[in-house]
Amino acid sequence: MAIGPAANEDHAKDHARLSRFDLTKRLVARLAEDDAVIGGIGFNNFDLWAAGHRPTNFYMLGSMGLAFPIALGLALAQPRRRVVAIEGDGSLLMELGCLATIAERAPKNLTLLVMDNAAYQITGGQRTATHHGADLVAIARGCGLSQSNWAADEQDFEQLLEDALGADRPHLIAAKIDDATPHTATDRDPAWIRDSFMRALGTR
Ligand SMILES: Cc1ncc(C[n+]2csc(CCOP(=O)(O)OP(=O)(O)O)c2C)c(N)n1
Repeated sequence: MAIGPAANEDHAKDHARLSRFDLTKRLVARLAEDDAVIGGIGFNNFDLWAAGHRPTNFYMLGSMGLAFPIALGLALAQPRRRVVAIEGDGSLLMELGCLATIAERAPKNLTLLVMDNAAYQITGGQRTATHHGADLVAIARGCGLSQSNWAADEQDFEQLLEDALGADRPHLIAAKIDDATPHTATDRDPAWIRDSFMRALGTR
């Protein structure tokens, strides 16, 4: 189904609105036990939790835009570990500079996923700039992340993911997603999230 308000049609046309939970499950199904996943604030970390908690998952609570910077730090600190970060469009828009930093440092082991629902959904669905035409893939490419692509559908997402997880440079995959709400919420215990993640990484 074609989507998007007029201003957004250039990059959104021909893109289905995908399910964040479905894409998250597809991601988790492809992961090795040691792969780390950083969920950003917003509904993406609820879906990451609902897809089945893994010790090497970290769930950002409270601060927007930190999934990619945290993932960059981990990817640089543990270069043999694959690191995936998931962020919402609203949060990424608040921290766009990290894309240029990631392009500059270019860790081989980092994959970035953007779940673009054109809204700050978790706080009530206020529209973000992507609703009005901001194209996060074009922005990422402009920052130097040449391997940045929109996933046109589920099969495209799977292919892009396979390419990204086997690549030797950071890839960004963005998907236009629907407005489904998660079925469950992440357990909101930041100290436990931090401690169990650090233990799984071997740093505590
Ligand atoms: C600096 C700051 N401003 C506002 C908030 C409140 N807030 C928390 S999550 C969120 C929206 C996140 O939007 P997005 O990343 O697109 O994820 P979605 O909710 O759509 O899944 C907002 C506005 C915050 N935590 N920090």
